[in-house]
Amino acid sequence: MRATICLPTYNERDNLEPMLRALGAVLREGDRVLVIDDGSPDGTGELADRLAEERQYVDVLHRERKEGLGPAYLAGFRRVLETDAELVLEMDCDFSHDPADVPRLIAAAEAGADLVLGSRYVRGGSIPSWGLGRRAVSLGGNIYAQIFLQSRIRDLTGGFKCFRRRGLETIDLGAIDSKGYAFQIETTYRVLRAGFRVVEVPIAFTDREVGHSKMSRAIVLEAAWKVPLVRLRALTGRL
Ligand SMILES: Nc1nc2c(ncn2[C@@H]2O[C@H](COP(=O)(O)OP(=O)(O)OP(=O)(O)O)[C@@H](O)[C@H]2O)c(=O)[nH]1
Ligand SMILES: [Mg+2]
Repeated sequence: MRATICLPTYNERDNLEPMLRALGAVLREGDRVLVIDDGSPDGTGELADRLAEERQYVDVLHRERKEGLGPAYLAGFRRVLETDAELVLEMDCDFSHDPADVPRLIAAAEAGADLVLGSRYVRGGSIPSWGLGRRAVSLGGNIYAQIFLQSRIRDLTGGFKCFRRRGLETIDLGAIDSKGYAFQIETTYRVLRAGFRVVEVPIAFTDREVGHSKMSRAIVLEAAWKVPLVRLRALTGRL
């Protein structure tokens, strides 16, 4: 199955080239990477164009403004669904997600899962570098979402995922307006509700060493109010 990795970037100048090189080492014939850059002021977009010329498996989607991860991914998904790719992956460009784990996610999709989640909260998963505070926020957020959505998925907020095309084609991408963690929760929940098979594979999540996090209070707050709203929409048949 051909796979395309969607790689959103905002000011990832120093991470992009090592990331594309590392992905090039694990991708198979026909697999591709789509860099989705939101007009990064640090020149990541121009660098991506240059690297795409050097590396045949790389494409670039330029968007004018930073609107958050959700809209960037949606634009990427739409672009990939126009190609013959069967698998559509999501992954951060800051090495929090290990490129060496990509083949395991792909293998789980090829073995029958419609959505594979790289999961920090199943047996074998870990976040070695996080302190107590960050752990509590993440774990608390996941338990909150699990309870509201009545879901047994352990890692609903992670952003290392592999969709089979049919999952993305079935859910209503146009109805998704979440931007941050809520986007990850909502896409997974929609795929689950549509009756598809979701599988978690353990990953070790490491903190970025280069560049700056775009995590914000607003992103956490969005997830807090969006989760009940998503559940309400599901209960009233509007999801
Ligand atoms: N295109 C695009 N990419 C973004 C945007 N916000 C974040 N990204 C990228 O999305 C990935 C994840 O962003 P991070 O800044 O690492 O945020 P995070 O992973 O939620 O937070 P940390 O755990 O603190 O790293 C990185 O590759 C970012 O460059 C955005 O608005 N547009
Ligand atoms: Mg990150």
